Amino acid sequence: MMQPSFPQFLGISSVSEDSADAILLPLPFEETVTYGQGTRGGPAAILAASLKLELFEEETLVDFETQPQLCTLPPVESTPGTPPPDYFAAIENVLRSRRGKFIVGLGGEHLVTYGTVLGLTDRLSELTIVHLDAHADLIDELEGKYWSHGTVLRRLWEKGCRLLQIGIRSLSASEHRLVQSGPRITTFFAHQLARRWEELIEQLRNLEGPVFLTLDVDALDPSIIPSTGTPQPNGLTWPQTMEILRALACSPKVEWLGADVVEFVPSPHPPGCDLTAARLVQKILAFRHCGQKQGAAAGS
Ligand SMILES: [Mn+2]
Repeated sequence: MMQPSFPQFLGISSVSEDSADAILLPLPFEETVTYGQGTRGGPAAILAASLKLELFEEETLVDFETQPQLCTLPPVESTPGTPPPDYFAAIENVLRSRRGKFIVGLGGEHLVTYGTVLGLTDRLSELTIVHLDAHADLIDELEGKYWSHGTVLRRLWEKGCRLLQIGIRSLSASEHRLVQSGPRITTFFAHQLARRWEELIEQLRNLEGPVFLTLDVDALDPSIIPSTGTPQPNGLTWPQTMEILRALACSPKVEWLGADVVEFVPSPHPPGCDLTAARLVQKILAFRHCGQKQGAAAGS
């Protein structure tokens, strides 16, 4: 097969989409950032850094040399000034025909999640979005904008999705009121995580039905990933993040449709960050594969 001109995740020669266990979709979209810029370059940096990762993943014993088989699609491109709904339509156009495959979107600003979720499923009232983020992203309008990285989870919640938010530590009073009293929202604030950790893991294990994971890299502590548009202190540790991924992947009643990693801003300072972001994507794929094998073994 002729290899495409953009890098494939982990440098593995792409298999055909039909035989792929998971599909990666680069989403270099950045139109509504309010602080640090550069998320447009996130997907390319993650793909480039992934070429430096080991194919063997020591925590799950997954060896990407054999399985899961991956296919990295061409980026969904946009020109500056592209209206968000046009970009969502472009993402949906790519994903609708690929439903049933495990999809990992590589952002891009957080707004891309809207197009990815709508592309993946029509069952929005059954869907749980596991939302790892420093910010609640539940503002009705941010700086007068209906479509914004700060409103994206609000827009998805309005569509009927259930939200399980983890690591939140920056939100407005009105968002806080919504979190406290709104239906279909459960929020584990960063300052509560130590005290409520067992409860969180229990909730992840008890999830049912279709689930999408959206991982804003600013959910992690800025000591782990400083290169993001709007960093906030007191984020998730790496082991906490891995435990969340494992709990989700091994949750017996979950139909895990896909994930995305968003808001990564490539920066040469420090250079390790691109690798860290690529590692997050690899971990999602590894845990998901490992969880599927366990599920198959339990069911046999
Ligand atoms: Mn966000």
